Amino acid sequence: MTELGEPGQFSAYMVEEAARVELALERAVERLDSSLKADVAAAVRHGVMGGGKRLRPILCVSAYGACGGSRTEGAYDLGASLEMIHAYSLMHDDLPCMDDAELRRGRPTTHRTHGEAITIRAGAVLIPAAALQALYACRHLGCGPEQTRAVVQELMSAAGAGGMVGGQWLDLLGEGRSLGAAELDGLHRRKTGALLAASLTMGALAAGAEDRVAEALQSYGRAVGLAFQIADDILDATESAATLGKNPSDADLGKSTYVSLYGLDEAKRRAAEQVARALDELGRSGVDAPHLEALARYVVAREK
Ligand code: GRG
Repeated sequence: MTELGEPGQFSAYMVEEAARVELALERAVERLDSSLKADVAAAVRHGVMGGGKRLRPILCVSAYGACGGSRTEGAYDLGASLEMIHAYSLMHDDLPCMDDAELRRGRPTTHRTHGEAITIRAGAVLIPAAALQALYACRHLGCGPEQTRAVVQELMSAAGAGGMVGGQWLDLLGEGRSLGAAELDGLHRRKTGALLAASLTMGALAAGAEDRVAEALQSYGRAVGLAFQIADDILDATESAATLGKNPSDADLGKSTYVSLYGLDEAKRRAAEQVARALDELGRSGVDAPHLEALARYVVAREK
């Protein structure tokens, strides 16, 4: 594993970690393949193996490592369960009945290449598969029954009505309306923040961290989640579809964003404020985690 300290070392860390996540996802998709018809399996592959920053698994493994876990294959398998939920959410988010997107991660969206009906099935298959993936990873990491229950519950709660699905619902209801600060925060805490925060909590729980540490890392995750979303809105408003590899933009969809609410400068200030909050929480956790420190800075410095 690359240590931090020199310029470029964090980028090397991200590249190495993403490569190990990629291997874990390949293992997960291979396990699924045999139970799926070829057309659905191909759509799953398109959605899951289609690149992306792999931020959620990297956060999960980094938290696991920071809490004393060793970065074995099982740790990346656990991270892969989060990415499977994330992948399904993007496949469904891009559908004509939601954002009707044509481009994602620089490629045509899954329904554009595999059709709408197959994409709905492929996305749906990934939800229980992700829960089973987390169970499988916990077994390989030697987690006890109570730890395993807590990890899987964390993943499914973050993905559910009180988390990502609920946030997406609010997002769809908000199209074409100007949302206030409380509505926008509430929407994004669920839609994006819940899964990002769960990435940290799952890593901490699987490593057997004390409650106090797991709670501080979850608060770090919440602040990182909000910083990530504000940065996402800033990128959406300032970068082209070609650079971001996705369209349509939030403005095309009539969505309220942190930039439409506060303007660019104030949005940047708020993103930086959340990073500072995340670093405070990290300090409070008491774990020595240079990677998590660098990841908090990365979510707002990233270019896509
Ligand atoms: C039926 C209401 C209903 C919901 C189904 C579709 C869905 C569930 C949820 C969508 C949630 C969603 C689209 C969240 C977006 C989160 C987000 C900011 C994605 C971009 O994440 P990155 O930048 O993407 O990490 P990469 O490509 O790097 O993986």
